[in-house]
Amino acid sequence: LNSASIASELMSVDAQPSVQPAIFKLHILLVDDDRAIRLLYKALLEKSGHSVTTANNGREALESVKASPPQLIISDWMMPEMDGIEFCRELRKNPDWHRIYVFIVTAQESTEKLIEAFEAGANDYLSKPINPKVLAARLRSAQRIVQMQEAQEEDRLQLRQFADELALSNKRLQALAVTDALTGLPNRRYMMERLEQEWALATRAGRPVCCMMVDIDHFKMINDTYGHQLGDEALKLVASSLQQAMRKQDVLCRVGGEEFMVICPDSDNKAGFIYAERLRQHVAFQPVLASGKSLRLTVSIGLADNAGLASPEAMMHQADLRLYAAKAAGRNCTII
Ligand code: GH3
Ligand code: MG
Ligand code: MG
Ligand code: MG
Repeated sequence: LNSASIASELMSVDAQPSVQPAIFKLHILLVDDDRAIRLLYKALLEKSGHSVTTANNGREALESVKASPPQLIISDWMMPEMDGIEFCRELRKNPDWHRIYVFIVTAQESTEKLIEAFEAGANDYLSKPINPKVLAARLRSAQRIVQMQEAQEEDRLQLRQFADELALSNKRLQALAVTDALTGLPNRRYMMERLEQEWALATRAGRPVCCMMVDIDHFKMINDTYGHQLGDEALKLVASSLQQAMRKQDVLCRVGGEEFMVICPDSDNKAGFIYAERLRQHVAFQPVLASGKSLRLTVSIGLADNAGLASPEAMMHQADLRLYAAKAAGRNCTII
């Protein structure tokens, strides 16, 4: 290609109305060390509606890909600094660029040369000088592949996003399943599981474990006097009051209407009693402020440890019996 023939090619490019406008515009990187060729093919490709970036050689092309990866590359073979084959090899080293469609432009069509180009990672080749019609036809074929790959990639991304959302909502559901909606405390289901676990740990290690049943006194009266809504509010406040007084190692759960359980690993009745009394007094001495009303609420506590018992259920049952005993003894007290 001399400059005269390039000029006439350019003019004919301008004269021809683009027969088949590109439906799917490509971002193309055009790599050639010959400025005239770059100009010519840039004009041709832009006329078909593609956007074109150019580079002088393989090294410049790599920089250009780094800055803004194209969908398709048309690269000359013979170039100073880094030739088309080396450029191709470098490009394919980055997995992010595996899907870029690469044409190698070559004057040498020996079988070995073509095989070398494909092995370096080229998708197709164009013979020099490039025939504009052949280029257009090959581009359409490349477009179909690029378009398909991009649609696939989008599907994959959507699927991935969907899976992530599913995992997240699954996690939320699992958390919800063991959380009490009103107080945000772990619920009865969680308590049963946790009690089994702590029992097993304690048994294996030959350590004590105790549990407390905590029940608000005369709570029905709060509902009857102020209504259920204020009752709910008061219940939440008692829950957070209990939580404030909790030790780190212990677990507070809401197990029923106005009933809570505290699991205390590594504590027997003696240690548990001191702690239960602290909890009871914390609630009794701190008035609950619900809807502007200052309420004095108290709790009764039944306490049992694992000494001499066969199962966590037996321990819970014993704590329950002692809670009733605490109610019978006048409430606002702890029974072991
Ligand atoms: P005591 O335990 O001292 O024997 O008397 P109590 O009045 O607390 O006991 P009882 O078991 O007779 O009644 C518990 C009441 O707690 C019944 C119900 O009105 C109330 N309650 C239970 N769960 C909730 C709740 O989620 N919200 C509200 N507002 N009230 C609740
Ligand atoms: Mg060259
Ligand atoms: Mg009660
Ligand atoms: Mg009750």
